[in-house]
Amino acid sequence: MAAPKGTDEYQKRRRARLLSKRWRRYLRRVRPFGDDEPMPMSHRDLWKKIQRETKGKTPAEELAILERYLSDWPEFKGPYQEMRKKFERRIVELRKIEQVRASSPTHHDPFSVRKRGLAEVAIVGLPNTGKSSLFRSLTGVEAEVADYPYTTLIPNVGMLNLGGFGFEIVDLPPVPDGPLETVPYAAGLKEAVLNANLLCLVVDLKSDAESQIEVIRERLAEIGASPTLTPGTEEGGAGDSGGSHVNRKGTIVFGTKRDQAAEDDLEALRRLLPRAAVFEHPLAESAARPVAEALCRFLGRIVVLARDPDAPDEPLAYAVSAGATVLDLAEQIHKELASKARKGRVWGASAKFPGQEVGLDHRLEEGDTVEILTH
Ligand SMILES: Nc1nc2c(ncn2[C@@H]2O[C@H](COP(=O)(O)OP(=O)(O)OP(=O)(O)O)[C@@H](O)[C@H]2O)c(=O)[nH]1
Ligand SMILES: [Mg+2]
Repeated sequence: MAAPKGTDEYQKRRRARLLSKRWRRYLRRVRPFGDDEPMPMSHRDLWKKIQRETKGKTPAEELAILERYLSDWPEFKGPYQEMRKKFERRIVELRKIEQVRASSPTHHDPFSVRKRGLAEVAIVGLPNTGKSSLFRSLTGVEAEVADYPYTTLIPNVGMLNLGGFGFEIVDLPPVPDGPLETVPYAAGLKEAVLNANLLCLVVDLKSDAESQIEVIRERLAEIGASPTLTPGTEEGGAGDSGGSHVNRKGTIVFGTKRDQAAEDDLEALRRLLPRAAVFEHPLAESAARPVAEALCRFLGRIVVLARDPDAPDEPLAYAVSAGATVLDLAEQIHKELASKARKGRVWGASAKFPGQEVGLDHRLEEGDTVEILTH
C-alpha cells in the first residue's frame, strides 16, 4: 500500500525506489550480462579484451580462448550477438586450420612454403622403370602406375615418415632417353631436380643398369646437377651448391623389379656403384629405416630410437646431428622433456652393455635406442 504523500514513510520509499533504479542502471552498465554470470564490461571493452588476449596466439590457442568465451556468452541482444557471430565464424575458420595441420604428417604449417620434413628427395629415372611404384611403397600415397612409359607427367608428392621425422618424396615424370627438350615438361623437371635436396636414382634391374645410369647422368648434367653417391666426400654433400656451377645432390639408388630380375642383378648394380647406398624394390618390410639412415648421412645426421619408458613398445625414430648427446635428443623430442631429463639408458653401439645408464652428455651413435629418464 502506498504511503500518503508528504509523510516520512513516503519520502523513505521514494528514495529507495530512486536508489534502486540508479543502482539497477549502474549494475546494467558494469554487469551487462546480469547477476548470474557477471562480465563487468561493455561490448566494446569486451571486444578489445578478447582482441588483446588472442593477439599473436597460435590458431590452437586462439581457438581455446574463443571457445572459452563463447561457452558462457549470454543471450543478451544487440552488439553482443553480432560479436558472437563474428567469433563463431572465426572459430569455424580456426577449426579448419587445425584440421589441416593435424592431418599434415609432419605437423608443419601447410600454409607455409617451406619444404616439409628434413629434406626433399626427388625420384629420378628413365620411363617405365618403377619410379611411381617405389613412390607408393615409400609414402603410401596413391600414384598412377602403369606398364607403359610416360605414365607420370605431373609430379606426385608424399612423405616418407619415420615417426619422429620424415622426408618429402617427389615422384617425377621420367628423364627421357634423348635430350631433355624432347619432353614437354623439360623446364618443370629441371626446376624440380634443382629444387630437391637429395635424389633417389631408379634403375630397372630388368634392363642394362650401366647404360641407364649413364643416360640419367647425362640428363642430370644437362639440368646442371650432379649426383653424389658418397656422403661427406669432396664430391660434395647434400648442399645445394658444391661451390662450382654444378649442383651436387646426395643420391641413393634403387634397383627395381628385383622380383622379376635375374638372381645376380642387384649385386651387379652394387658392384657398378660400390660407394653408393643401393636398395631394392619391392621394398623389404623394414626398409624405411635404412633408407632414411642413408638419406640422413648426406645431411650429417644419424637415426636413433627414443623409447618412452612408459610405452616401451612404440619407440620413435629421430634424426639427430652426428655427435648429438642424450640431451640433444631430449631437446629435439620436446623442450620440456629436456628441462626435466636427469639421465639416459642406452642400448646399441654407444653403450658398453645393453641398457647402460649414461649422463645427459653421452654421445649417441647410429641405431642406438635411448630412454630418457626424468627421475
Ligand atoms: N614386378 C614388379 N613390377 C614393378 C616393380 N616396380 C614397378 N613395376 C611395374 O612396372 C611398371 C611401371 O611402373 P611405374 O611405377 O608406373 O613406373 P614409372 O617409372 O613411374 O613410369 P613413368 O611414370 O612412365 O616413367 C608397372 O607395370 C609396375 O607394376 C617391381 O618392383 N616389381
Ligand atoms: Mg611414374
